Amino acid sequence: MALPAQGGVKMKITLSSLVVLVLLICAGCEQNAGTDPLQPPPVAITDGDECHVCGMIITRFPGPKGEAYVTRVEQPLKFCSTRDLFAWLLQPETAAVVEQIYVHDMAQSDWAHPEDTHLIDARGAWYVVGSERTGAMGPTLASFATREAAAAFAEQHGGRLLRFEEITLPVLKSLMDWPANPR
Ligand code: ZN
Ligand code: CU1
Repeated sequence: MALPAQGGVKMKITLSSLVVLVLLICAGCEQNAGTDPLQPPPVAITDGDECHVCGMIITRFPGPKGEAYVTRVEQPLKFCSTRDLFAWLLQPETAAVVEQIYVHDMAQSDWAHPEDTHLIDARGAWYVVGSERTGAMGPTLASFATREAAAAFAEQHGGRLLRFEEITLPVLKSLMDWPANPR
């Protein structure tokens, strides 16, 4: 009977070490959320930068912009609008190469001249789709860091709240058809 007891103690130690290890790893994740030194940071969109999708000079137009890093390319691709960013993101070949993605936090940025430094992780952002406010390519997706800010914007300008994963090709298509087919 002594042996199984010893085995039990051993198992307990191993399990608690595992729990400690997992906790340590999670604490590390928490600390690095948003400011992961391994992730390339957002860069300013400057005069002359062209949209990767439509070629427009990005700073000449209002509304939230985006940028995305792809594998083995030092500088991010830049987009005139969240609409064009998602048009690119939702192409089947993009998933294999896309890394970090950033969009403007419109709670901090001026709609007419989005402030370049207020770029947030696109995957964690909240989006308002179908509002009255337009961006570089017309109807667009207003991006926000918090649900509260997105809800306040939708209250004022209309539209519905979506998370990153909920923005699909049909959602984007409904935007592009607007206002021909308003919801
Ligand atoms: Zn564009
Ligand atoms: Cu454009």
